[in-house]
Amino acid sequence: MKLHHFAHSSASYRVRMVLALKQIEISYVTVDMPAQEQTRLPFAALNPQRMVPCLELDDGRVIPQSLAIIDYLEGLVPEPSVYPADPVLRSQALALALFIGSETAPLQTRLVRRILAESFGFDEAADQRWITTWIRRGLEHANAFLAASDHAGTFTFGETPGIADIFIVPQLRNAARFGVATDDLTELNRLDAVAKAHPALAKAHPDAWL
Ligand SMILES: N[C@@H](CCC(=O)N[C@@H](CS)C(=O)NCC(=O)O)C(=O)O
Repeated sequence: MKLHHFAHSSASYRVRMVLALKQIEISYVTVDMPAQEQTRLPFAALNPQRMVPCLELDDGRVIPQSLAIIDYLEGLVPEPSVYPADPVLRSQALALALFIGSETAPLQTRLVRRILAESFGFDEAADQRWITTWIRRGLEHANAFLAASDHAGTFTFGETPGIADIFIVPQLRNAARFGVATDDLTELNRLDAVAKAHPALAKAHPDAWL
């Protein structure tokens, strides 16, 4: 198996975390996003959506979309599971992942920001306001949801990193990168501290892939 990814891509970071947690050894192929490699052949033929991450199986079939790739990896190597055993907690953890994966991260892609700059006249200041607005909003919602739910454990829904953590951690890194204040988001700050100390999560961190 090969993971087509990019170090700074938060969706790639999610998949790298799951590979590290499940100790799955595969090959990694860097897609140079600043050079727009994702928009050109051969990558564009592999994933018509022109986005990383994309998992290429040994038989040539491909799985795009981080959540779909994680779901495949969960089936392949069920332990440690990224899902809580309790059905309600499992769905809540997934909902939290979607707060980030569906409502927050998509607004920050290079593609969206490029279109805002080229077609809507966004300059650097507007770009910064745009990105910080959406990061802050997504993290605030995640923090409030966690504060109100009866989750427990070192990580959001247990003693080991799970699907919610896997989506939140890269978004916290983006917050730091783009100067978004998160001091008041106590649930998330607690998670950030334990995530930084976790060896498998550290192995997947963008800095380890530059
Ligand atoms: N929903 C997708 C999002 C993937 C995504 O947004 N990938 C970004 C990098 S983090 C990308 O490839 N963007 C292409 C571009 O901006 O041109 C997933 O979870 O895999």
